[in-house]
Amino acid sequence: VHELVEHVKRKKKKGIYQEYEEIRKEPPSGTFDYSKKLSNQIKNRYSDVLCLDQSRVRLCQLCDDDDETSDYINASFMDGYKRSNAYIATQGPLPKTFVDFWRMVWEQMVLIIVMTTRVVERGRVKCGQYWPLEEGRTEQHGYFLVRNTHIQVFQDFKLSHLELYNTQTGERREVCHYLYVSWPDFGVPKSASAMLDFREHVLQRQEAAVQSLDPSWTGPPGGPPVVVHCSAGIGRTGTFCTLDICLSRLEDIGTVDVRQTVRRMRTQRAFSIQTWDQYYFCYMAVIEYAQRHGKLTILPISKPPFI
Ligand code: PTR
Ligand code: PTR
Repeated sequence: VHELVEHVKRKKKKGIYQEYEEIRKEPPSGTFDYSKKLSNQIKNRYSDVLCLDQSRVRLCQLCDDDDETSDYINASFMDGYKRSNAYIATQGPLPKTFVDFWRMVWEQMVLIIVMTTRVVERGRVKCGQYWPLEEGRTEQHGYFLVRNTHIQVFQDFKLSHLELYNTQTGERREVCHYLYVSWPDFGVPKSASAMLDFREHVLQRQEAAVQSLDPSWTGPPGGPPVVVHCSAGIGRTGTFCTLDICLSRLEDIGTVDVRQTVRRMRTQRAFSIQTWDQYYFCYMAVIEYAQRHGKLTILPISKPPFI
């Protein structure tokens, strides 16, 4: 098995590189009109990372508000494996958009937030501190009170149990906040195993949370979308979601199609997966997963499009 993997790494690296370059050359499949509106520009963390109109998450229009741009947040719905809108991919919230972010979480009934960046990396701010960092602390964002009730620390990530209190309706909800801390500032993790463990944890948590969903939930059986964000919401976010989709498919039917997964994702969140090594990492992580679960034999590795 080891030999096989080495073979794949050596021989196919170039092919995977070319495959990624081709994907990158494809023009975005839609317009970015809402992201570009003058009054929305300040809500984008990066002026070159905009969200497609067709898949953007719209905030509910506030009733006392007739500003038509007030429904904008730099966030996109993305499909998962056999699940539409399994994720919301978004940028790291800006102080100006903290309230919008929490509104989105509330309105979409989000149970899990996955954060794959740290707040500051190499001295640069990558994301605002939009949730209370310490146990027992409560912060107010618009008409929401966000309380950090309990923190669990794991080797590669931190799980904060948050309570969201809507002061307008008097309702309370629990939201799990995962902070993945082991992604290196540049590039990709050396080994995928920490990432695989992390995904497993998130998956189980989402399943458990869906089990205990309010009976008023009328959405899809997979539950509300999982919010995934990094700094821009395209590089690491795209990598995490691609991996999740590929592994779900592998578990289900025993095949993987990284290329199509990323192409499709890009029609919903433009520019998903930012660097070729993030793309390559998806392949390597799938192999690591397959080895771990003894599933390598069912991968059609000799045939394109898988490697
Ligand atoms: N966009 C940066 C530049 O143009 O200098 C380069 C860059 C790209 C920096 C990705 C960081 C990046 O990833 P992350 O925020 O995930 O570390
Ligand atoms: N203009 C930014 C830059 O290149 O620095 C855009 C950018 C930033 C793109 C971060 C990707 C980034 O990485 P991630 O999506 O993983 O946060």
